[in-house]
Formats: sequence, C-alpha cells, structure tokens
Amino acid sequence: MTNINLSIIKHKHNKDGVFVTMKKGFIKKWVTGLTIGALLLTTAGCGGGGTAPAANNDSKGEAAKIGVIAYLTGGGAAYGTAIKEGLDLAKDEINAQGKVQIELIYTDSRGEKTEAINAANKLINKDNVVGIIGPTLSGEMFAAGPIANQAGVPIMGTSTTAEGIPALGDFVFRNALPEFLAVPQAVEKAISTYDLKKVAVMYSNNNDWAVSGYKTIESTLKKNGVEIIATETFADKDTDYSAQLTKIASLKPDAVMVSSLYQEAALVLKKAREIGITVPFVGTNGFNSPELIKIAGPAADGAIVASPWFPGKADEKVQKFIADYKAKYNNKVPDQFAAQAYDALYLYASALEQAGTTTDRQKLRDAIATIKDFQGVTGKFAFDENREPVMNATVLIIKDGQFTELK
Ligand code: 1QQ
Repeated sequence: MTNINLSIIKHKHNKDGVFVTMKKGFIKKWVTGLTIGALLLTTAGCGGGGTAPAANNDSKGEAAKIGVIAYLTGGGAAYGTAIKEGLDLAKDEINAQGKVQIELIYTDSRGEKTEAINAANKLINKDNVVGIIGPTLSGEMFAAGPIANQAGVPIMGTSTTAEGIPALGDFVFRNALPEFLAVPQAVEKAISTYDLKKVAVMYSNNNDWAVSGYKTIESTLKKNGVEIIATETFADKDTDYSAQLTKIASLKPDAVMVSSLYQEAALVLKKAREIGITVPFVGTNGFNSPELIKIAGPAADGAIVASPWFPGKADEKVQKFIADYKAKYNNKVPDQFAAQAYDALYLYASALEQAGTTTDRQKLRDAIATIKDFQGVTGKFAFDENREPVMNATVLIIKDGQFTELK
C-alpha cells in the first residue's frame, strides 16, 4: 500500500470568466497496489512456436510519433528553444529506458496563429502523429487546439497559461501553470511584502494570453482592495514605451504589473528604470524566461513572477534534470519552459505505456486524462476533472540577475 497526498485546488469563475476564488484542500488517499496490464496471451494459433506479440500493444514496437508545434524563430524564440531542448532530453532518456519509443516531429509556428493551424493540419494529416505537444502561445492554442480536438488528436500545451485552454475540448490539455493559479500568488505576495496600496498595470492588448493575464491581475488587485491608478496598453513587438511609462511615473505607483512576453517586458523594464521608476514590477508567465534578464540586464532586478519551476529546489529529481541538461546543452541551466516540456513528454510516455499503444489517439487521450499522481521536475502533478493542471507554484524575484525565491 502506498500513502499519497493529493492537493486539490478548486476554482470558480465570475460572470466575466475570470478566476475569483481558490480553495485548497488536503486529502490523503490510500491506494492499493495496482495490477497493471495482465498479459493477454492468446493460445490459438501459437502452435507454430513463433515469438509472442508484444503484450497489450498494437504497434509492433514502432516509435510513437509526437508532433511538436513551437515558437522556434522570431521574437519569442527563447521560449521555443527551451521547449525543444527539454523535449529532446526527455526523448533521449525515455527511448534509452526502452518502455516506449518516441519520435518527435518539429514544426516552427513562429508565434503566429496561422502557422500554428498549418502545423497542426500537417502533423495530423500528413505525419499521422498520435499526439501533439504545443503550441507555445495560448493564442496559437486557441487557433490550433480546436483543429486537433476535432480530429480526435490529443494536444498538450506546455506553456499555455491563459484562461480557457482545456475548455477548447476533451482532447486539449496543458501542463503549464494557469495564470489563474500563478498570478494571484505573485500579486498577493507582492502586496504583502511591499504593502502595496496603488499600482499601475500594463499589458499587450493584441496577445490573447497577455490579456487573460491582465484580467487576472485586475481581479486579484480588486479582491485585495488595491487601487489601480493607471492601465496602459501596447502591442506585441512594440519597442517604444516612453509615453505609457512617463504617465505612470507621474502617478507614483507603489508597483507596476505587466502582462507581456519577455521581449516587450524587458524593454518596459529598461525604459522604466531609465526614467526613474524604481518600484517593484510583477509579471505574468512571459517573465519566466531568463531571456528577460539577458535583454533588460540590471533593470530586471526586483521583478516578481510565480512559477512551478525553481532550479534551487533541493529535490533529487530536479537536480538530476539540471545536471543532465547542463551536460547536454553546454552548461546551460534549464528554465521553466524547458522543465515543463520535459515533464510533458514524460506525461505522454507514461500515458502511451499505460494505453499500450503508439498509434491509437483515443486510447492515448483517455490515458492522459486519468493521470493523477505524476511526479515531474516541476513537482507533483495531476489533471483535475476539467483537465486543468493541479500543481504548486513558487513566487520568484529577480535579484542580481538571478531568479530567487521571494520568501
Ligand atoms: C501563453 C504564455 C506565454 C508566456 C508562453 C511563452 O504563457 O501564451 O500562454
């Protein structure tokens, strides 16, 4: 008998579809030993003394083809590059372990919805993949997810954190920490640490995920009685933020909260520090790339973000992953995007193994949906009844160019 703890997180949505409350329960569940996959050996026709077929496996030892849609080139390429590195490392390990074989077929969606749609169609109809990992951006998932769902192909975002992703359909999953879980933790931690009373908010208004993150920031601030003294918008790929930041500087907020990808966030931070805004910044998932620090330099210091990934964790599995990743990638430390992609491929591998197939999309989907007590490098993981991830976050602050835990 195994004693496992499951952390159940419940969420509700208000009339605007915005997450408003979260309740954490802690239950203990006794799990009896499972008898996994009784061997189905047919005696009929075995008289010839041939080798028995692989038990409970319809694929005769072929590799499972998993398609990947990632933001590999363009302004957000650091996200997709990290995702690819995490996936490649996991694939090597899984194939060496030998329980299932995986082939990854990559497509580059460049952060564009139309490219993500084209990639999904190619992977589903031409490459005949059993499942898809990606796309990188929630906006791309809103475009490509329904296509995979319609075709009955499981699709799992590893970095898609906007509200409403699994609601796209039964075949749509994510193992990314949704903003409705991450943002309240980061924002509330900042409120209590810095005694915030009035803040300014900025977000990219042509990016579905950034808008969703902004809405969660806004509802969290309202819930905590913090006044929003300015709300400024911009667009992905903008390079000049002086108008918005000059206005914000004149209002003297206690903090600035920004929902955008790393490129835009880094330029916002640089400009803000340049014109004398020294207050803390709180970000959404876009802040989780070390590329933010690379571009912004010392201006990134003091930025706060929640993440399920923290390389400083003493956990043995985490430290082994970091060591193996550094060995494979020239001493590079894995970021959150690499870690979530790494976990996602292990989720697929364990579901493929459990389903006993490398080709049956429906069986694979059903096996993924039942994952309850997965232990990844981003911590304990389960899907809830809405296929939303159940996982924990750490609130991080950038100090001296490093993500450190904000305690
Ligand atoms: C989303 C995100 C981005 C930050 C992924 C790179 O969280 O689009 O959902």
